[in-house]
Amino acid sequence: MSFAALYPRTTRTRWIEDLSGMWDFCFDPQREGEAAGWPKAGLPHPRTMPVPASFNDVFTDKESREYYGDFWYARKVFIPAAWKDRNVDVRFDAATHRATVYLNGQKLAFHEGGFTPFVAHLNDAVLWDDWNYLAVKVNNELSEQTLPAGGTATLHDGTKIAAPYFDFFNYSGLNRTVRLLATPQERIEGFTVVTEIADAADGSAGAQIHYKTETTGTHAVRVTALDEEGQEAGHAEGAQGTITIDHAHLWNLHAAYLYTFMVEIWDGEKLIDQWFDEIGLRTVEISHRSILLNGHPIYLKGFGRHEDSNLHGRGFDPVVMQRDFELLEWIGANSFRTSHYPYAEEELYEADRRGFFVIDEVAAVGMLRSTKNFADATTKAQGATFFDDPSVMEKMLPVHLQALKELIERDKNHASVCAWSLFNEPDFSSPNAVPYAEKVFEAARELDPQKRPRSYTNVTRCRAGIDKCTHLADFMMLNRYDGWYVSGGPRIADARDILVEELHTWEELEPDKPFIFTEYGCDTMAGLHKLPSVMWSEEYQLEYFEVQHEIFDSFDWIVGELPWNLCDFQTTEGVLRVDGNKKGIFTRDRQPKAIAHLLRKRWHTLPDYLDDFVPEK
Ligand code: GCB
Repeated sequence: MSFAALYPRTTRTRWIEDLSGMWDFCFDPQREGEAAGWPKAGLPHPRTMPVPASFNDVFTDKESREYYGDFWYARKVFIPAAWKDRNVDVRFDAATHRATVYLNGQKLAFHEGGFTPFVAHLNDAVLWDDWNYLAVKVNNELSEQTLPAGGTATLHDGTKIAAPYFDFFNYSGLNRTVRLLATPQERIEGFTVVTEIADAADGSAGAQIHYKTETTGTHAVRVTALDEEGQEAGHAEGAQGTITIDHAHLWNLHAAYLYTFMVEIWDGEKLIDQWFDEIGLRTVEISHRSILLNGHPIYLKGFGRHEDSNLHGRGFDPVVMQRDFELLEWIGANSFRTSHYPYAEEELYEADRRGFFVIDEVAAVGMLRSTKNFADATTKAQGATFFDDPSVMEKMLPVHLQALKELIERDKNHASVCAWSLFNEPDFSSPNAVPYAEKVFEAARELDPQKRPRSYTNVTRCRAGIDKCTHLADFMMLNRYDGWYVSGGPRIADARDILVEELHTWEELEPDKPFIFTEYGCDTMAGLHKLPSVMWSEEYQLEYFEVQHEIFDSFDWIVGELPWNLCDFQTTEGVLRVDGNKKGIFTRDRQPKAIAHLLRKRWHTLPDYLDDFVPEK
């Protein structure tokens, strides 16, 4: 367990200072910052840069936007003497892709992975009641030992640029909130809940919440569950225990109910530490061909998304987040996948509040030996594949396991997180992929106290019969572009046959698993109209989706459809991309294409629960 995984909360014993705002910023192409003493002496000729944000789209010149290598953020922070007998930490919700943290010139922490939080413990380097110089060296380079995976291209003049193996722009920087935290010496560092539901005699749901806390001391722990009115619903004493709630409000799709779990350490009458979280009570499991939420079979309607917006890049923006949730509700969605990396924690709290099912994805994307995986992904595997290289098992696996551990530790209590996606489109065509995948699947089972269903998205080049790892998945997720990358335009009728034939093969190969489509879609330029349709027109997008949906509706073991993508988004430049990927149902500025209205009609008709269950709101 790590303290970093606990979402920061101000309570009677904890204080937070949000460090969002303008920081000093500079590039370090020669990697000279440390040797030149920047962490203490200050950045040379810094410009100012907003945090949180990706630095890339703030600039007007290409060189800066594409910058690849080391870069620095720094600012002064005042740390009061009143905090002297406390733990003082700085928490980065994310630094993409790796960061080294210094205070007053002293190196305090290093973190690898651009989408999970980490802390640097500051006490040893603090100047109390004074201004302290906080400097962070960030690096955004990609390799086959990083997640996401990629490579580096070198231009004739020696400039290095990113060569991602994935289809989204390599937005970098302090993409999420940074906070200064003051917490007690003896403190809560971990909290886990697992819910069991049993029907009470009167037909209402009773819940048993098995919890476990981790603290740094030995004083008594008390956990209290408060309902939405703030009334106590149950409590227990001890570092671990069970809280029973007799008439529990369960968490359901579009009918969320959250209990506040107040965790406290007491020394007699004296409160030592206090932290809380808002948690929904629900169960999720796979049974034969169904995904069951609180025992009811559900149908997923939603999207693969990206954290991506104009100017902010991948920087967290609560306005964009709220607009996306409004769009999701308007269109009748009940779910999304955090393609292709863990999203900001605020997104999960909002999904908890609004009752959305989230398939939470680790940043294991680009596990195809290719520089354009999204395009090459459609052609059959040839030659040595990603997992045939022994260095992948040796060097990538530990990175993958660490990223997964941080993801599950951070997100394990969210009611909205109902499944884990352990890879996006890995090349599982070789038997050499199996031992690697086994390790990742086993780790997820072990790390997750709630034992949520696990899966990965299967890529077109590993169609039914080619993929060697399907036996590991608790349910199947398919990414298919038949009618776009395969048999597009006038050949769309063939695309239908190709997909239907494949689904019949799956039916035989995996007769006991539910399937969902986690990607399907076609690039569409908003405002391009053609009669008859041509690829890229809004009419073609309508026809494409009609074909897909007709197919989905003819297989009752397909229990979810998550088109690609909620919105248009930015990618690396290339001949297949027009200022980014245009498969959005909405534009990048969050306005509907014609297809959004068709989906809205369909999804408001399709039920969330396949057994006609209607949850109490
Ligand atoms: C995929 C990838 C996704 C791409 C998408 C596309 O298979 O998972 O990252 O953006 O295809 O549009 O090509």
